[in-house]
Amino acid sequence: MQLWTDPPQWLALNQGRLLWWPTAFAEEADSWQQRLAAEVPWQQHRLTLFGRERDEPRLSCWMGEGGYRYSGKTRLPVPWHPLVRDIADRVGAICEQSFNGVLLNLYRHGQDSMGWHADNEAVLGVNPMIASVSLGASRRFVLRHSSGERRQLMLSHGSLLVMAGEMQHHWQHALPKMAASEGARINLTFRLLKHSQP
Ligand SMILES: O=C(O)CCC(=O)C(=O)O
Repeated sequence: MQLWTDPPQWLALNQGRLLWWPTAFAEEADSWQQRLAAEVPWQQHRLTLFGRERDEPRLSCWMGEGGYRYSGKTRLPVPWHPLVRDIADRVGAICEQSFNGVLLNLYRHGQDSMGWHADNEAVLGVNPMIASVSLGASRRFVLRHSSGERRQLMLSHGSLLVMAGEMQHHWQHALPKMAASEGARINLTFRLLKHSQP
């Protein structure tokens, strides 16, 4: 099923809505990818899985105006990089909403990934809008509804995906592993925190 139109429009899903715009930042994508790969202070965080600590299968950086608590850990913010602030403003203009924080993820190769989750922290408010910009290698993004319904998209270089409405209550999303030979990908997921966290 084709999920996008030109110009892009919001698409209604079962209990949620999506904006999918594959060419949103096609012209800027190469230079954004190069600068962010080199200039973002990427960090290796740890997670606890089945009682054992291990490295998260990606590098990441939380940037913005306040700390962000998720998965039981608080991330202290790195100050806005000027380019990321510009991207936040561009994405905000499309979404007609401002964003005060962004989680940047660097998937170094196809074996880096993100597991099933919903972006449903209380600090994001009831029906948060989560706007995701992708740079670099195309990666499969999968969605599953609590009823079992599934959707998937290939998140390509320069694309914008926005999740909104009730999505974070009823759907989870993940970025599964692919072949190790896949190239690097940077993802920026912009969020609006309703109040600051310590
Ligand atoms: O890399 C992606 O596209 C997924 C990122 C994500 O799910 C998140 O940051 O919550």
